[in-house]
Amino acid sequence: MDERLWSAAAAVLAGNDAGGWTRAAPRLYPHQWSWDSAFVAVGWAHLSVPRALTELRSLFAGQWANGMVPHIVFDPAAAAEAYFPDPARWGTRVAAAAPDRPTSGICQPPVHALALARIAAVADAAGGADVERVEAALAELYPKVLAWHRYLATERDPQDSGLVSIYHPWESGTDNSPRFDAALARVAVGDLPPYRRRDTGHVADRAQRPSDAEYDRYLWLVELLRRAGYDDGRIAATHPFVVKDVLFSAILVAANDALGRLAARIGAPAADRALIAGWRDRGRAAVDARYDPGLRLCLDLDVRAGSPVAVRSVAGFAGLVAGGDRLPELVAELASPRFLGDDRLRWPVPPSTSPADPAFAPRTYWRGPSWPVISWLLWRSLVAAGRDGAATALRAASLDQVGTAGFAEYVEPFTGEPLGSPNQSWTAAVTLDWLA
Ligand code: 9YW
Repeated sequence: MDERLWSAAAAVLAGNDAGGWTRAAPRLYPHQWSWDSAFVAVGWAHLSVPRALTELRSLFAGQWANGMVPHIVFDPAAAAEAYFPDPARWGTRVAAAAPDRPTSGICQPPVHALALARIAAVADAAGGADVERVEAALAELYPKVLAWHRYLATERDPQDSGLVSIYHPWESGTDNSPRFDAALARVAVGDLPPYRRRDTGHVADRAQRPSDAEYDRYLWLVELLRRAGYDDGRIAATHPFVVKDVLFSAILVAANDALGRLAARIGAPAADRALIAGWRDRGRAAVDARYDPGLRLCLDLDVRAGSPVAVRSVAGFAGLVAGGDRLPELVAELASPRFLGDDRLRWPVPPSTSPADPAFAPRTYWRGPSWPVISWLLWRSLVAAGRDGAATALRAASLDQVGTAGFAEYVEPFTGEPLGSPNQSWTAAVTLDWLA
């Protein structure tokens, strides 16, 4: 165990701890982000199981009445100019389902059940009072997570396809991935109220962030969602950006698998357990069906265009995350020169977009840099699939990367230069889980 790396990672979480919830990053992201907080809870589990459970409790305190877990739960004490779009811009008061506290009006991938299962495993291994704390937390959180998954399986999948619809690239968690270029390009920006970006003030080079043209479209989509009252029925019918996101859908499959095991543990009704298993199996088959034998990856479906999104990105490994029948092909593709086998890589960790994709840009956010949190997701999926050799190698390379680049938000895949925010919470959290 690398004690130095462990203490440094623990110090990042402690430094970003706002008391019951964790800032995603010290300055760039001074609020609680949904999927960040799930990864962060996994990290906290190794330092304090109660603190890990509190992280999830505080996030779910912002859950909407329709089950949606918003992608940001705002810190009311933070200065209004700390982050944009701010609560006023989201204007979630127009939504019947929104809670009193300020949140955004969209969601992010449902990593939360995976986090709960990981916290429970850590507590079980330690034994003692933490096990009782987990039992108590499950009694409280299980119904909330179930409502969250139900929202995704119904409101976000009116077609019963097993695939989740997203209405904004931000919902994917991989904001400016080239996966969304074509769908976003078709969005015609209307009478967008003026705004000032805040994110670009925190990085040395604006080119590392999404472009202004992309940002206008992001804000216009927010405007349309607000004008639709954040009503899923209206949005599904009218919104110009609707994508069946394979990675989001695959994470839901893995999360349903975890939730099913938690449901069994707490003796949840058989009907719940059958429902969760049904969502899992339907989702897994649907993700498998998105496999493209030409690219050897799973592809998103652009619903408005009615066509698959032929981009080589990490999202293509959705079938690995969901644990379906395409595992052998996807594990082979991951090792190929288009991903980990590209010998220009500083470390064999997955670049967010393949260097073989025409849109690859090694310094630009989700268009090329590697994101340790994504490496963790694929590592965990390899472990779950029993691919121990590949999993061990990915963990070792990832630890090498964080040991050198630090807890950066994202990393230039060829040079290893840390980019984006330093001391990013989820990077520190997954490091703790790798080291534990
Ligand atoms: C933003 C907080 C978030 C992550 C997203 C990532 C980025 C920018 O940072 O989003 O302003 O929300 O793309 O996945 O949750 O770390």
